[in-house]
Amino acid sequence: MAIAMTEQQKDDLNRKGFFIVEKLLCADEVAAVAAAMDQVATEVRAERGLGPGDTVGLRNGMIRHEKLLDLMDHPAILELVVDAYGWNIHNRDSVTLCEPPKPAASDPDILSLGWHFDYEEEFCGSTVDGTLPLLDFKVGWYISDHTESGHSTILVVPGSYTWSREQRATFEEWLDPADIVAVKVPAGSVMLWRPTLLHGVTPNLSATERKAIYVSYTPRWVRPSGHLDQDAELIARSSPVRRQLLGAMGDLSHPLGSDPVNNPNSQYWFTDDWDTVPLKAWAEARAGGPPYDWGTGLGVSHTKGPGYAFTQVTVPDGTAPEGS
Ligand SMILES: O=C(O)CCC(=O)C(=O)O
Repeated sequence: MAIAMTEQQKDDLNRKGFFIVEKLLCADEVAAVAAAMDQVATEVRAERGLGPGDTVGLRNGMIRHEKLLDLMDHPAILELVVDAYGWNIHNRDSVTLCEPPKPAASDPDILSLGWHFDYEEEFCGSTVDGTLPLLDFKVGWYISDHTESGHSTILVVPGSYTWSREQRATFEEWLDPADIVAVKVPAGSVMLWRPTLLHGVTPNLSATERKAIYVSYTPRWVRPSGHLDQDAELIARSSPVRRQLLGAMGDLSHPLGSDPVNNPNSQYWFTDDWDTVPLKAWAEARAGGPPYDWGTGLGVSHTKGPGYAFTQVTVPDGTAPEGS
């Protein structure tokens, strides 16, 4: 069973590549997250010698404030992330974005980041049957009101995560602008999405600062990108599930296993003990019993999981067993 994902959300994720939960945060929660973002942006502007009108985009920014870190394992979202992507995951990165309004004369059609598919270049062309693999799953938290006229918003092209190499290379010649969706959502809304969707971001031509946070999840065997190791003190004071998401073992054991010197065995690849991956028990308790239905996003390989053993132990001799 899925924990929380509805059939409609599953269908949207697999057909369009995204779904939106509007107003997941109430007004008080939005205000608290916005205040935390203001605090972090003020610190970063001071550290970088920036003015109040300069944009802040900070990788791994969520660890700077508990209210931002709380978004990473917000139960209502983590349930959906596990339904989409499984429990054998940790945080790859987060980006805290505070973008003040641009000068009124700015060109509304210039997308500063440009249209892109995340990590198309970084993974040097690794594909699955020509499409980009789901090596990352993203949650966008929209903290300012993205329905405001002229507000910066992300634009996505539904279904584009299934495009072939040729389609990805040529879309500028044939993409119908009517197929582009602007994610204009009220404050406190969330988008769960495949970052291999074609996307871009409009400039902020509204009267208010744009505030958004992206939190990315990736399989535990993929290295993070916004940090290498998180702060040991932060990990020590975190819950077991949060420790896992921060890249540590839930019980603080060694990531190379019980004998790191004589028998080093990355626990991110093959774990000796699934209790060190506490999101597994967390998810199972919430799903209310097997059969479990994690990894419902197409392209997620189902983990063979605890107890899996290879059953083919003889050299095939080319004769099929009776009845096969
Ligand atoms: O600012 C945004 O909404 C999207 C940023 C972006 O392009 C990305 O996360 O890859």
